Amino acid sequence: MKNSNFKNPADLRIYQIIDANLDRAREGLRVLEDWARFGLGKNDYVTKIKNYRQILGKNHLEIYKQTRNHIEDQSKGLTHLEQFNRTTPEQIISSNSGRVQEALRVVEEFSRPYNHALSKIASEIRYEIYTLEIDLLNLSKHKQSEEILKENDLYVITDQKENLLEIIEEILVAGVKIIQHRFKKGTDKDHLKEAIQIKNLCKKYNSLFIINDRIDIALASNADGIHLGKEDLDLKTARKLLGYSKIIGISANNEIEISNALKEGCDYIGIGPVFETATKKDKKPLGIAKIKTLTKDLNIPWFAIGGVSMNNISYLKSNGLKKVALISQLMNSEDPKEDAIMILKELTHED
Ligand code: TZP
Ligand code: MG
Repeated sequence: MKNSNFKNPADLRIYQIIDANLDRAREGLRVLEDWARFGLGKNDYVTKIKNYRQILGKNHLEIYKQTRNHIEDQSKGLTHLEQFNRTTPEQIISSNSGRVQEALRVVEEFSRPYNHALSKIASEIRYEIYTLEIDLLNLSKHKQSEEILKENDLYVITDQKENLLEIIEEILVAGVKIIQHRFKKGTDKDHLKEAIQIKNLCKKYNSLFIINDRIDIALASNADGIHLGKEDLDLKTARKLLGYSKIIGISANNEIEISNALKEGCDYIGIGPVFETATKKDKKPLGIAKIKTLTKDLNIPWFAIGGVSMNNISYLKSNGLKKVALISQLMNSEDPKEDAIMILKELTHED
């Protein structure tokens, strides 16, 4: 295409800007689409992003493409050091969402006098990408937590102890990847303070941090999730308050509770007591046979709880109860690190 084809020589430069930025936006969208597809397995998001790409593709007119390389681009191939610091999927999502947003803003501004329809489309899709970015980040965070729950068989719940932080650090050093903060007596201020301290420890060891009962404390401490029992807020309300990035676990002890929890999108289930336990004296044990029946079709992670100890883990395992949650065995241990190592070994060891 020649400069002379344009009423105004500036048009050529502007078409080149539109061309480069439509390319940028489409490339960035493809990165997000592939993460939604292969990273998250979220077909609804794949369809949505593909649709944006197709709309932009249709509006990427030949006249814009023909300006490509017409004017030498002095900045071609320039990279920025920041590009090499993108290592996690979250960083890739953020930087590519930003790239799409910026590119669409440029298209919107420069196409306005030439192609009003394109300018409007660019503006509309740009707004959609702000929400899409947050959704993809939340879904990625959720997926990461789901994987920790799936891959780890030991779930440790805290008790109120003078030296709780030391106990927790030892357990984390031993390799425990799921910790629930259970705080039944004390002020909200102390509850939150301790939650934040444990959250920081869990973060240091890449472990999942879950709050028992209290959605407000989970939000304020930026926990990875919440565990709810029968007396707590229901799952639907919890999901509304917490959003999609957080894990929600439920204590469910019969068919109806399990099926309701599944319907409402619960991420894991705690089921028990398996055995009698001093920690919940008032609760009648369900026993192994009942738990086996209740869980036979469960396809989300579930943890057997109540009276689980070093002495019965291999028995539980041989009966198909392969994931366990426990309090007193580690909270009252003389050597929490050594005991956690032994329990982890017992749980992971192939029979
Ligand atoms: N839910 C059912 S049993 C139980 C809870 C919270 C207590 C488990 O404690 P322990 O000390 O591991 O038996
Ligand atoms: Mg509770």
